[in-house]
Amino acid sequence: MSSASPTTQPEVSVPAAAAGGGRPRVLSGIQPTADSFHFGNYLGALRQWVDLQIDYQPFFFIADMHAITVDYDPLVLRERTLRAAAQLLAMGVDPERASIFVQSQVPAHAQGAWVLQCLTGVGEARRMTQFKDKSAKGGEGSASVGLLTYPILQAADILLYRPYYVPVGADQRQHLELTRDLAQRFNSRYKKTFRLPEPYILKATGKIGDLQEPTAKMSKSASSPSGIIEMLDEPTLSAKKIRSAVTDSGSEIRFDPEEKPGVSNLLTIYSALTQRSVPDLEEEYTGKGYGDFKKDLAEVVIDFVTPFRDRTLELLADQAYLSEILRQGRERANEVAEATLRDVYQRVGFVAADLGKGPASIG
Ligand code: AQP
Repeated sequence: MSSASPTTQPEVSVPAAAAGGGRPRVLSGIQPTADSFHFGNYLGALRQWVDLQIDYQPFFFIADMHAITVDYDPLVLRERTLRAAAQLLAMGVDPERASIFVQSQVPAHAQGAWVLQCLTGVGEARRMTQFKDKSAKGGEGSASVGLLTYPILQAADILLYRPYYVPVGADQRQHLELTRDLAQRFNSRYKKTFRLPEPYILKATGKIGDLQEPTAKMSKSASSPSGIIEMLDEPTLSAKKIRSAVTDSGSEIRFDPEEKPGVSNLLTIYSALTQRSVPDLEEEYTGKGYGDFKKDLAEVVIDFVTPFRDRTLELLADQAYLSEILRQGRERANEVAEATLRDVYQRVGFVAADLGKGPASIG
């Protein structure tokens, strides 16, 4: 990895990628459940996707199968899937280095998930906090079984690629633990098949707070419109949201998540977008008020989102190009995922459909 600045410091120590040979793999996904990615997605996870593609071999997918675990509109889902692809390219994911694909186009994910579901306890699945939170609204009885088993599908999404790292936000930590547990369980029950992947979560930006309720995470389903910065919003609207973000009592611009969660969240965003350290920003704003601070951050946000938005809209106008990128990504993903699935099927005792195409090593 290139040298880590304070805002790009991961929780795990990341060795330099192996010299020679193939680049070690990384994998992550994002759900196409909104018209736009938001700042939490970007600073928490997606920016690291772009950084990691330099030294690692990335597989990045648009998690459309996860998106149907809650209420949705099929026409909107299709549109959002393409918007997600355009946004990934616009933020700098390089299709020459990274495979970008749509989850439902790689059948091994669902097939691998079934095997892992058979290794997961119902109680284990029900303990996932995201399931508890998302099913709490309508009651567990009316939540879909898909919402319950989605972390197991996510485990298959990951394990099939045998990645070293999974760049995600802190809210995914529990799902990554389940993934590692399932990998370990499969490996010890059958034979070593899966690599145990490490979550790649940044200390500084692993949880970006809601602008109006900074102790809660910025979230597309839970945040109010004024609490969330959408990457594709009109830049002037994003600037307005920053200017009206909740700040704390007192007037000092100081990083203190306990006492000053609002200001600390804004300092985190400011630092991440400018690569300036938080102490440096604190010093610059000594003696100045919240108004000056938020006005400057609003400008930083405008400068950041304007070219991103323009590029995304340009890419969306070229659907043939987007389809071609997704086709190439799908081919590369299918190749890797099918090879792992063949190993999995052989180890659990399924008879290979094409006996000539069995795994290279049968132990
Ligand atoms: N506030 C956040 N701070 C840091 N990282 C975040 N992520 C999401 N919100 C924050 C990370 O973004 C990646 C993609 O997320 P996703 O859309 O696939 O799923 P999510 O985590 O469910 O995102 P939301 O906005 O929070 O959606 P809802 O409201 O539906 O739950 C993931 O790596 C995630 O950690």
